[in-house]
Amino acid sequence: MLTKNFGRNLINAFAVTAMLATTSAAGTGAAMAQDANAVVMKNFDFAPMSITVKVGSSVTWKNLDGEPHTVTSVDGLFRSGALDQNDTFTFKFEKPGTYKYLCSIHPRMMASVVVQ
Ligand SMILES: [Cu+2]
Repeated sequence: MLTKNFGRNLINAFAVTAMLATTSAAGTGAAMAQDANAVVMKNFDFAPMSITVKVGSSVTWKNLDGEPHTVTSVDGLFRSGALDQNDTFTFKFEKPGTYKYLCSIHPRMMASVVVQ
């Protein structure tokens, strides 16, 4: 009897652990999605053109175009250099504000990061 209950408790504990693991995996997924604040360069545009992130978050840009693009802060805070297709650039924003940037090769490509 004791063994049986123990076994059942063990199963319950396992179920709870599995549930917690699932929950925490989902939480991690959400956190990762938040960490992976992603902007793509596609068809000579940044998408999204404005992204809002929390202070301390990183934004990662990825160039999907066959042409090189850059991520160049208007105020000089960050500068990626030329990114070829599928290259990425990540920058961490430590202070709140609105950060405008462009592609220095195609200055028509303008976008911004809002940090709050
Ligand atoms: Cu460009």
